[in-house]
Amino acid sequence: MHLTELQVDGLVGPTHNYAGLSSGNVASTSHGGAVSHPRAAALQGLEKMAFVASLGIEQAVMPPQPRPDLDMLRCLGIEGTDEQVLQRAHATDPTLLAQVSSASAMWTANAATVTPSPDAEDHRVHMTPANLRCKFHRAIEPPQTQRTLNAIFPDPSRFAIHDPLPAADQFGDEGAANHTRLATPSGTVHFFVYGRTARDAGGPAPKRFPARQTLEASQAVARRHGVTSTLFAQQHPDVIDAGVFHNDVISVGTAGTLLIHERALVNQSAVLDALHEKLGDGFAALIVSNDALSVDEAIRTYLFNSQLLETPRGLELVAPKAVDASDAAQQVVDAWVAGPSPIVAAHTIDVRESMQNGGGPACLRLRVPLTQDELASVHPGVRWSASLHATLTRWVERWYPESLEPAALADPLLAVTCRDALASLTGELDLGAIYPFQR
Ligand code: SUG
Repeated sequence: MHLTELQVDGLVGPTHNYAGLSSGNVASTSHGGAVSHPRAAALQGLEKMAFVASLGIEQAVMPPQPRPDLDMLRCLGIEGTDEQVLQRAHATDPTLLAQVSSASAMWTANAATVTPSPDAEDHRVHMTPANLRCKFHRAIEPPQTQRTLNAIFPDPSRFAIHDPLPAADQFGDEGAANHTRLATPSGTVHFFVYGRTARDAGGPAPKRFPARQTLEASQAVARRHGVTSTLFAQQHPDVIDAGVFHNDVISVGTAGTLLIHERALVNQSAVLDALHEKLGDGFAALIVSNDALSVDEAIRTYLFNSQLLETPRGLELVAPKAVDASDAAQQVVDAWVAGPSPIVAAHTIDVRESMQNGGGPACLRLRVPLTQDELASVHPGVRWSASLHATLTRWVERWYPESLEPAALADPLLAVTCRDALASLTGELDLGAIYPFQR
């Protein structure tokens, strides 16, 4: 059955800032404390959506989450009026204030794991919002993610939006960033990559940085979605320790093509053989050697965090602009486009504000493969059009601060502005009352 892949991009929120919250994510820690530019960040995201749509791809937008999350501060015992809560949090625990202010829900590759209907036993589209339990600023995302997904995919006869997995160490889940659906005329495989096995304390595991995804989480997601064809593979602990905190920093795949660094996985050649076995000759792994592009340069350029899109012309790569500044990465891309691979074109795009927190083009989107009927049932207000682009550009220009210093997160006016901005956005997108403050 032919599926159309909808790209659901996270709209960068007005509190986008650099707080250095994600140890193991080199860009996040190295930019901690820097001044951010929320307006530019959101506009860069909108330009990416417009560009991807111009390639003939179905595009949609996912609204930001309410931040700063004052309810969470109150839940943690910081009380008073909104203004007092912000001031007290800032005075006693500025990191906590940054955590409840993060715009991290923009990286929708971590919003959920998606199974398209033909691959699920009950022939519905299944989605499990990721629990993101590894980092507190991200662990507060799933309840709103679930509400938002329900509003975007409102028909329960077609879409099963599950609860997140239990937020326990055993079930650390980071969503689609560690999952790739590969499909050829011979078969389909849901390829899940995990960082560690929670129950096997003696197995390979990183020493420096956390392995965010567990095998147990990936297996539970596959099981509850009724996925019929799976392959589970372990990310190499050395690359996690080098800063590959999600598999989508070192590999990307679409249809029968997998772009992957040679050091991405434990027992990589056996894993690739198993994929070949299941997918037949329509499958090709384009393996990038460490000589051609070191792991460090892959992380610096985020080459593998490109979007690999099936356009009417063939596969097209939408890579981050940082690739233009690296001879090695450029040579890899040139070889893909010039060689016998199905990749027919490569483009670079400027998402610098997001990149400085470790989020490239592929982090900013959730892929949702749909039948035509399912696509027609998606909430129309979030589907891309030139007029939605104009509306959202105006909306960002009206509400977003031009720049944001870490201390500005305590500004009560910012909190009020963010809330008013989101209330106005739900009107523009015709989404109804999706936020707790609207209920
Ligand atoms: O979870 N960065 C995000 C980046 C997520 C990228 N997503 C994928 N690779 N799919 C993270 O580490 C940084 C926030 C800060 O430091 O202010 C942050 O959360």
